[in-house]
Amino acid sequence: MRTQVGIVGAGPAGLLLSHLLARQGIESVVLESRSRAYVEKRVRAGVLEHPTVELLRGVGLAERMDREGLPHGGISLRFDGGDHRIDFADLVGRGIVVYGQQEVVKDLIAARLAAGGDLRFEVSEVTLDGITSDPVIGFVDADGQRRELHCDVIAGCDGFHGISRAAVPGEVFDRQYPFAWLGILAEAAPTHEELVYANHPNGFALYSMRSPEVTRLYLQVPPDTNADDWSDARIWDELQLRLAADGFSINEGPLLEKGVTGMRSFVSEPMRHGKLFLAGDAAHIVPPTGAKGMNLAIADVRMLADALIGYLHEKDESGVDAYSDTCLRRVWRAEHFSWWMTSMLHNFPDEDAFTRRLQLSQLRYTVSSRAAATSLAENYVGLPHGAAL
Ligand code: FAS
Ligand code: PHB
Repeated sequence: MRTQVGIVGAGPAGLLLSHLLARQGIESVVLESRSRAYVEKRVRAGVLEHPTVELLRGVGLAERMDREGLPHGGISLRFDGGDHRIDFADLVGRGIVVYGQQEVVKDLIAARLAAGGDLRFEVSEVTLDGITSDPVIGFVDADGQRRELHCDVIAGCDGFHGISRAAVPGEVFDRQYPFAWLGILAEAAPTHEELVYANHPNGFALYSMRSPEVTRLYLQVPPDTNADDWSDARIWDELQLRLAADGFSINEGPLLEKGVTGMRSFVSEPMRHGKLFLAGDAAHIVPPTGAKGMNLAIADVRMLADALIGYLHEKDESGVDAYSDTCLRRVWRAEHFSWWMTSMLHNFPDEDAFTRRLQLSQLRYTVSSRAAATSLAENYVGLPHGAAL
């Protein structure tokens, strides 16, 4: 087999890259270890930042998002028994759209298949060779047939647990947090139209949603938590307690999904080795407090698509040579913002009184200073793709 770009992974990064390349007449093959049904039902991110929304609209992927997505003009921070709204529209003149990652993935798969894209699910034994000379991806396809995909370049979009990152020699930065998130998806109508981030003495809680019928909620729990140890009643009681505010209550309902997500800040540098380019979670992970994970993956592949188009069409190497350094500036901005939001909103088990007072001072300043609130707002809604960071 031969193609121009071999893409490992059919998450948001791999699928969007394939779509962006196809729009410029560049062929790709996407290899995915899981089934189509699995990747389309995997519940993960929920917030599309403004540059992501604008990009999806610009490349013909926003029809269902614009119909079913929920535009939001702000969020609330809840602490000290009070509720403090951060008004994105007033502070930075733009907002976000709440639209589940699995919906973005469904839209991407549908678009690629409608365009005749080559997506191969349930592949196994993927290997990468010749990445500094003549790249070849070895794999066993869903029918058990061993195959070799010869490529001009390879995009490693296979997430944190993929194989691509190991093929890029470099430096790793890894910080793990002393807590995790227990997340639920509930068949319960949202009672509030915007997201609420709560810093409560018992721990962090997040109120989000997916549709007028489905609520998405998270609780800070110890890092080794087993979701089965939390009964539905215990989850609801703790959510009602941590998110409590005047005139605010949460509708309860049957759980559609329950799971624990670890929290870490991780970056692998560089994001390129020879003709192998990493994008998305294959290269970096952020704690989900800043809602950056999927958005950062999308920003990476926008940059990578532009670089590969120049390289494969005109043999212009300036884009591919600048790819890693340019992406990493945005990655570290998102790493800092996500670490800052996480540090400000969670209870740290070994937190002393001094640190707790610093945390409360940071929260109070963020909601009382227009300058501080604007800084949160511009990072949360997303700094423009291509901004000098
Ligand atoms: P992905 O991990 O989405 O996709 C990689 C794909 O590669 C997967 O489909 C995988 O099956 C495939 N793959 C792996 N190894 C392979 C191999 N050897 N061969 C072929 N295919 C292979 N972000 C937020 O912003 N908010 C959240 O609330 C949030 N919650 C999350 C919860 C969980 C449990 C996880 C794991 C992540 C969460 N994230 C969240 C982050 C998430 O949204 C990622 O940032 C996003 O999926 C990144 O997209 P990709 O880089 O495409 O990686
Ligand atoms: C979600 O809706 O899943 C969500 C929203 C905001 C976050 C993380 C997750 O910071």
